[in-house]
Amino acid sequence: MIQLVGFAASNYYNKVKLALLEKQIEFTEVLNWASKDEATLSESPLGKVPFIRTEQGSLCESQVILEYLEDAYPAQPLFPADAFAAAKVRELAWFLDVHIELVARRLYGEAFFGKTAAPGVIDQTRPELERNLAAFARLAKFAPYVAGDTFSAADCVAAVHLPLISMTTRKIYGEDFLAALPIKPYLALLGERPSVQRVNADRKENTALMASRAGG
Ligand SMILES: N[C@@H](CCC(=O)N[C@@H](CS)C(=O)NCC(=O)O)C(=O)O
Repeated sequence: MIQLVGFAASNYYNKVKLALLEKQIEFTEVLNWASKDEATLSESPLGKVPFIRTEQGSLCESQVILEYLEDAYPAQPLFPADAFAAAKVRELAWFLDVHIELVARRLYGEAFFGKTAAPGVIDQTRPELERNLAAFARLAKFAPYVAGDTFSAADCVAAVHLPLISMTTRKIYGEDFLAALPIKPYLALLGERPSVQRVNADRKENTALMASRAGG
C-alpha cells in the first residue's frame, strides 16, 4: 500500500493527499516534519515533504507524484483524456506551484512563524505576487472548478495554496490579493467534498501539534 510521508499542515502534502483521496487509492500516512536525517534524504534528497513510498521505491515532488498516481491508477481520473485539456490542467498546477506559492513562500516565516523577513523581501515580493496572480486570473476558469466544469488535479493544487495565499497577503500587506477572484464560492464548493473536509480537519489538528512542538 502507498505510504504518504510528511505532515498534514503542509500544503504540498495536502495536494497529494487530496489526489489520493479523490482517486480512492488506499494509503497510510507517516509523520515526518521534513527531517534532514540520512534516512529521509535517501528518499527525498532535499528533505522536503511530501514523498511517497510505493512497492517500487520512493518518489518526491508533489507534481511528479500526482502524475505518477494518474498513470498508475487511471480510475477516477484527475486529468482530462484529451492531451491539450490535460496540459491546461498542468499549466494551472504549474502556475500555482511555481509562480504563486513559491513566491508567497518567502513571506511565510514572517506571516506565520514569528520570523522577520530579510530587508526588502516584503516590498520586492508584492509586485511579483500581484503580477503573477493577475496572470493566474487569466488562466483560471472557476466554472465552477479552476480548470473548467470538472474537478481536476488543478483543484488539488488550488484548494491547498489559495487559502494560504489569501491569509499571507492579509497578514503581510493588510489586504487579500485574491479579493477580485471568486475564491469564497469556489472554496465553499470544494468544501462540500469529503476529501477536502478530511484534509482540512487533519490540517487543523496537525497545525496545533506543530504549534505545541514549537512552543515546548
Ligand atoms: N516542490 C516541492 C515543495 C515541497 C515543500 O516545499 N514542502 C515543504 C513543506 S510545505 C517542506 O518540505 N519544507 C521543508 C524544507 O524545504 O526543507 C513539492 O512540490 O513537493
